[in-house]
Amino acid sequence: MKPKYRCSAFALPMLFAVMPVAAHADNRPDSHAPIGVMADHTHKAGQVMFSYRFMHMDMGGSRIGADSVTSDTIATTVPNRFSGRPGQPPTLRVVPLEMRTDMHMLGVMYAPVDQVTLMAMGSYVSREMSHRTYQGGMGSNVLGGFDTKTDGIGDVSLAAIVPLKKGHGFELNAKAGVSVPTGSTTETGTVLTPMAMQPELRLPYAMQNGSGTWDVLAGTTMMGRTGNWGWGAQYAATIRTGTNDQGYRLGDKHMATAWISHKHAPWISTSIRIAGTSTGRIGGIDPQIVAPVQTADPDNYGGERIDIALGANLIATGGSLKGYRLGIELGTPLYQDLNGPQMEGDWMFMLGIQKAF
Ligand SMILES: [Cu+2]
Repeated sequence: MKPKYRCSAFALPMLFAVMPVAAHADNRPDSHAPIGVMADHTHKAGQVMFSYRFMHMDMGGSRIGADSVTSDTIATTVPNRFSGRPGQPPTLRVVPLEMRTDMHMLGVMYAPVDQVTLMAMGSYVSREMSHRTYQGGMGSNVLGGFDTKTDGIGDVSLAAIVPLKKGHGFELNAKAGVSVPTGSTTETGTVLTPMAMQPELRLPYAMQNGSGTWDVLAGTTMMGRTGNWGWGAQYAATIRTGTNDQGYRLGDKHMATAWISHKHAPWISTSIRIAGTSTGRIGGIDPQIVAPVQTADPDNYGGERIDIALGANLIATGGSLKGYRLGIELGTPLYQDLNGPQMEGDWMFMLGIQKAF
């Protein structure tokens, strides 16, 4: 009898160590979408999840449609929509060269019942844009350069996700929510004009922290798993309502993405993801944003792009960090057709930590 006893004394703790991973799909690295996908999953009644995400995005150079365009070409050939007003040259004379965006996002999810998961997300955004200013009204003589910076809280999103079908490694859900205009739309900065003056002006739309409008958020996500393979797809829309206090509304945004993932070990899965995004032009205009620069023209916003992203999801399956998730994703555009001239995306990085209780 003794050997048998010894055996079960070993087997029992081993069973406990393995069971949670095998029995609860929540503890798989691939039971969450790649970290760049928001609001992908629901929770069981009573569960709370906290998340922190950091995103870095780099943009550089400009496009008109799908074609790259040089700074000199923009400064000598693209008409300035404000031409004719005092001090406004006939063509654009300030060209943005690079833009960096850093965003910190804090999120909480809570399921009061199995049928509804509530989520809230807030952000803090820093933006930095470098520019080249061409001298005077024409020609390609460069006067100098300048940087503008803004930072502050962004818009807050509140949403409910409803699981439509769930079980056996499959989930289909629908999301409905609202984006609350908590981010500023009146950020200013010091610029260098073609006439060598350095006034402080309201900065263009791309540098503002929020949309200024209440936006409707809608989406649906489908995720499934077969053995060590996982897949998923999401459609998400941001629909602007009304016009903000500054007299404009950002373009509506429609995003569709699909991914496949592979689980290499109980604690790690990797993924490849494609995302297509269509964004509308800005409607209306902020009368305080007037400058011979492409970003000051509401028509130079929106367009279509396709991005590819490689990612990894990790989950601690034991120790003091058990249940903590870490997700990283690195993305770059494959295709961009932009209402331009408009700055093009170069690459983006996202890192996120999630923990459910
Ligand atoms: Cu969650």
